[in-house]
Amino acid sequence: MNIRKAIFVVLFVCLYGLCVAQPKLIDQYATEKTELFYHNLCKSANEGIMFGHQDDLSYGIDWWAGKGNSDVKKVVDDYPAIFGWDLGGIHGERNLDSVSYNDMRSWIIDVYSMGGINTVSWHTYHPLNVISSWETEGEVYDILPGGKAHEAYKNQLNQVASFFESCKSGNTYVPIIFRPFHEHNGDWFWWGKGNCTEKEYIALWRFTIDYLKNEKKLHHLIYAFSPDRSRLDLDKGIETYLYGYPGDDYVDIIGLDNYWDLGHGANTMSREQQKKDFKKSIELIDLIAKQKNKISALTETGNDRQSITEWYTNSLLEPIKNNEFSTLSYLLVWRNADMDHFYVPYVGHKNQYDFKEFYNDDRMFFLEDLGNIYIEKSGN
Ligand code: BMA
Repeated sequence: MNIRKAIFVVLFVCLYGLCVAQPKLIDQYATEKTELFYHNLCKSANEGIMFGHQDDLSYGIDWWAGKGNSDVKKVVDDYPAIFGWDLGGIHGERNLDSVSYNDMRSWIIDVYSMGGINTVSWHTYHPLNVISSWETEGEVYDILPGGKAHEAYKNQLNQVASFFESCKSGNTYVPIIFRPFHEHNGDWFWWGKGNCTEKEYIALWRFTIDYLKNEKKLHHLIYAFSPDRSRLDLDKGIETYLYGYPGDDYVDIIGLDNYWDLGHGANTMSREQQKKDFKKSIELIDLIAKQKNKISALTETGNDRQSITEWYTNSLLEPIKNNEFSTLSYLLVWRNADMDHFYVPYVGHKNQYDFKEFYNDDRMFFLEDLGNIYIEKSGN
């Protein structure tokens, strides 16, 4: 081969590598299953958007626990593709919404066996007051290395780590998307803007991830970062999103919690304007994810009590439906606590058929569409 041809071949290979480079997990020791899962997650983002529901198997309208129960299943005869859980109150036997950790663990393993995906958020209680994540008296600097409650925070992390460690199916650790310290650009949690500095928040995030990965040697976790849309200035774009961003080596999923543009009671914009803003917010996380060679997700959304008619097809799906080649991998609606607080329409609710139409849309993936995300698929 002559020298010019050799240079051409090398350049071609490098460029090709750059163009099709697969996103890489931040954990270089991630288990094989976790790598495979992430690979398939990235691939499926090009094909459609997975639907998720918080606490789907734990309770719903007029029922509590029970094997196989699900409000989503009742309406569309299929399960969500993504199942959300929360570790708030990890020191106790039940979480902040009364879900027992023993049940949660077995549901997480069931979800894995069904080929579904688990994502875990953490409404962390500050270790000095152990009241709730909304108790903003707790200081972040107290729990950082050198702080007076650092050991107490490590104890809490040990409990989180033991829970994750116990999420095993046979010998396989169940891959889990972990989403700690969410909505940090809002001021309602003790780790939020105004309650700690940006530097402290970043230090907290980094310490937490390093501790789970390097000290506790957990290698089946994928990390999602999720600011809240209501505190983003969409005209400033990337810059506002990156407030508190701990760095590309500390985040796998570029997430966003957006209730704001989907009919939030305090948003005074017209519904049409909100739909435009919603689209823009999704384009923003898509752009950031592309720049960083990661995937994006609408980590929380919803319309409480489903008060808006045709919310699923009109408010949620329509603005994001034609977003082809998007990195948006999933969206997750919040929990069905009771008749006064729910996000998935129950049987008999006015939006039940709208939810079914949403389910039938080609862009939306529920459990049956997934096949099994933990099994090798052909192609890139
Ligand atoms: C909030 C509400 C609360 C709940 C918390 C954690 O949005 O649903 O009732 O305790 O999330 O799930």
